[in-house]
Formats: sequence, C-alpha cells, structure tokens
Amino acid sequence: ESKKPDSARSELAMKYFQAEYGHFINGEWVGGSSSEKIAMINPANLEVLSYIQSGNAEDVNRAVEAATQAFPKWSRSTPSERQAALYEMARRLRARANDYAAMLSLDNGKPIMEALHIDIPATIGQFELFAGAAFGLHGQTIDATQGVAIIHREPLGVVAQIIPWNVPLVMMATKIAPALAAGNTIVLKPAESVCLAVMEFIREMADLLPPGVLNVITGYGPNVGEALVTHPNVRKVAFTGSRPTAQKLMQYASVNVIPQTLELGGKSANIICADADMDAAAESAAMSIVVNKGEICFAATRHFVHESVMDAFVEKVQNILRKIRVGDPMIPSTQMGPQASRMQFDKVLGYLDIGRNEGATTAMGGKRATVSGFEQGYFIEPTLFTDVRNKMRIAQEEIFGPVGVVIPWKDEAQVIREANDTEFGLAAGLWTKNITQAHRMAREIEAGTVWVNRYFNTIPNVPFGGYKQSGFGREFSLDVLSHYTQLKSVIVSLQEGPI
Ligand code: TXE
Repeated sequence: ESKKPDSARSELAMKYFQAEYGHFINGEWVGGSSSEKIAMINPANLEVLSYIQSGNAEDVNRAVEAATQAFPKWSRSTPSERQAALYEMARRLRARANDYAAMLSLDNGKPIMEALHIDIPATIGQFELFAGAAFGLHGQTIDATQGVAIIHREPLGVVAQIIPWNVPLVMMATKIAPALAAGNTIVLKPAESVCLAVMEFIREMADLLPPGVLNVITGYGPNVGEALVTHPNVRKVAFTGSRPTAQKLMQYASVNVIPQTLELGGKSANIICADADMDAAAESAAMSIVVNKGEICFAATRHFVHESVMDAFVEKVQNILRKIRVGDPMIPSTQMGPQASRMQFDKVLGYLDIGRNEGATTAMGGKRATVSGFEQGYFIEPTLFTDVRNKMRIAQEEIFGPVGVVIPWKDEAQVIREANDTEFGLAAGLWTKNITQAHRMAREIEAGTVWVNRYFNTIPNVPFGGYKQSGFGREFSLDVLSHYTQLKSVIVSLQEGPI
C-alpha cells in the first residue's frame, strides 16, 4: 500500500496526524528498511488516518544499537534531569489534553470525553508519580562485623516494551515512565492496529530526552517482537497483551535469560451481595460493559449476583444500558464507540453467537449496533447475558468487548469458589455494606486488585497486576521500580588479610 496523500485524508486526520510515521531511532524519524506500510484505520468510519512502518529485525537492531549507545550517559544522568523530562511530559499532556483525547478517539474509537476524563489523567498520573520517584532511587548500607555492604540500585540497560491498542497512552506511560526514571533506555513497540496518539506523543516529547534514550519501532508483533526480545543487548521485556503472545515472549526471553513483566487480561468477578447498594452496583456493572467498549483488561465481566436481588439488579442494569448513547466517538455526548479493529469486532460477534448457542439468555443487546452515518463502523450493542453458568465459554474466556454475564449465587463459600474458578486473576469487585464480610471475601479472592463498593478506580501509586494467568510483576506504584533496577552489593571488608 502506498502512502495516502493529504488531499485524500479527512480534515480531522490531517489536523491531528502526519500522513505517515517513520520509526523513531536515535532521536530521528527514519524510514523503515522494508517499504511495507501499515494503514491506521478509524474504526468508526474505516477511514485511513495515516500509515506506519512495518518494522523488521534490521530496524530493531538499529534501535537497540542506539539505545545501547545512549545508556551509559543516561544511566548517570542526575535525578533532576530525569525528573524534569517526566514532569514536562505530564505538563505538555495536560496542556494539550483535548488534542490527545481527540487522537485517542479517532484512532481507537473510544468516546472523546472518556479519553479526556479517564485516559489522559491516568497517563499524567504515571508521569508525575515517576518524576517524583527519580529522586527516590536509593540504595542501602548494611553493617556487619566482617564488613560493610553498600547496596547500589542500578538500572538494567536497554529494555523492550511492547504495548497494546486498548488504552495506548496509559500503557505507554506505565512502561516508559518508570523505565526512564530509573535510568534505563528503551525500545518501545506500540500496537500495529492503534498507535497514532503514541506516535504524536513521541513527536511532541522528542526534545526532552537525549537521542537514543527512547526509540520506537512500529510493526507486526512477530516481525518486530522476536528480534527485539532475543537481541543480546536487551535486558528486560515488559508486555501487556494476550496470553498466546506472552507465551511466545517467554520463549524469546529464555534465549538470553532476561526478566519479564506480563499483564495479560482477565475475566474479573464482581460479587454483589444481598445488602449491596443496588443502584451503585448496577451502575458500576453497566459501566464495566460500556467503558472503552469493554476493551479493558480489568473490566468486571462476570457479575455474581445474590439470588435474592437478581431480578432487581438485572432490571436496573437493563435500564441503564438501554439509555447508553452508542455512536460517533468524537461527539462529546457519546458514551460508547466502536470496537478498535475488525479483528476485535469479529471476535466479539463470535462470542455473542457462542453465548446464544451455549443457552444463555440475551437480556440486552446481543448484536451489531447501527449508527446512522457510520454504517461501516465496528459498533456493537452493550450486551448482558443472563442464565449463565460459570463453566460456559462466555464466562471463562476473555471477550474484550461490551459484554457482561450474570450468574446467581446463594452462599459465600460457593461464590468464592466460582469467582476463583478461572484461569485469570487480574481484578474483582465486591458490593456489600458488611465490612467483616467484605474484608473476609477480599482475602479469599485470587486477584491482584479487589475493589470494594466501587470499581475502576485505579490509583497511580497503588500496585496493579495479575494473579495466575493474568501475568506477573506489577505496574502503577513505586514497586515497579524494582522491575527496572537491579541491586549490586559492594562488600568492603573491615578485617585485614585473606578470608
Ligand atoms: O493481542 P497481542 P491482540 C487480549 C484481548 C484481545 C486479545 C487479542 O482478549 O482480544 O488479547 O488481542 C504484540 N512478539 N488483550 O491480538 O497479539 C502486538 O503487536 C512480540 C488483552 O491485539 O498480544 C501488540 O503490540 N510482540 C490486553 C501487542 O503484542 C507481539 C490488551 C499486543 O498484541 C507478538 C490487548 C510477538 N510474537 C489484548 N505478537 C490487556 N491485557 O489489556 C503480537 N505482539
């Protein structure tokens, strides 16, 4: 495919995006070593917004080389240099929040107001958190009679970071902010289906970092990923995405025995007790279906509702979903946009069929949504399945779309067993006014985050990550710095002579 001339692009595409993006290597935008380009598609109307390079091993090698060269100096930069760069990224993002929200909306299909009020603040939060952390990377000393040990905390070197398409700026920030704060250099690979807001961010922030500290290679996962993660100079890989890709990355990482942090999605349980604030619980459950069209790893997707309040709960969720405005994500009043890509659209429609075939009742939605003027777009109706059993595929597999399932429960031990009967363990929700029960159940749930009487409120300095097959390692919070540093113990003897 050849690059689309500006005359063939919409005004919005031209306003926000370049006609084409190169790779970003050693502080410069460069063409790919292959002439193949990937079209970036607006999922609301299938317009081509821009093109990115389809990278390969040769591009990866150039980027890793640049990052390797930049590391010695960056690793010895002062905390104030690193802090200044990270704060300035936060400041510029805040100053152009509306523009970045529009870019996310055009590129990914999320409603512009949601991008403005969820994605942008979450992205800024990561930059601010790790800007502060640049001054907190202390070592330690340990005194003993035989010697004194100085424990230095040192950066790892070149790190590979591979991010998905659902919340691109947040994913970029959770990866690059801690890595930069700790003095590492980076080769970042954004997703091939959605990455234009990331590319614009890199363009705007390029002057804040020395050349080679942050490099970006675009392209298809397998073409870029294997060369990147198996490169002998790469010291760590951080990834958010699907489990099959994570399994490949574990193999690649075994080549040079490098550490990984993996965040792999979920099938989060949301347990509603009989005494819950039913309006709040229903509103929250509906939002888990709607926010980012369900393309959120920690969305509550299995709603375990106490049988005594089942009918009231389902009716309330239906009433909320019925009023959701599905449509053009660039219109401020829109509450739900299209799935991010054809692949996701097909996947979700496939699960709607699976659910019906498994015998679930479609209490709401269940099909493609028609949006006038956007007939080609990847819109799906907010969908609620009832009469679901936890063993069904729609209750076990990550759909990653606007689909919730409702499962009744009777006693606490049973609901905990079923909530934990999943290969995933990213997050969970609990709704009750009984604090003893809340604390007890929160401890029993196998998940990295348990929200009580609220859902969705991630906090920049609170760890986030998975149990079981939802991955390992944490993001958000200062704990992340342990994934981007290593300890060196220098032991100085206090005794003369040999041991
Ligand atoms: O994921 P992939 P996909 C889940 C969600 C979704 C499904 C498939 O259920 O429907 O995964 O999405 C790069 N070496 N999540 O296919 O392939 C790829 O280019 C190195 C949950 O998009 O894992 C992209 O940059 N990299 C999730 C990134 O991996 C490779 C977010 C993610 O793509 C690669 C996204 C390879 N061999 C999807 N193959 C979450 N946890 O939030 C692909 N990639």
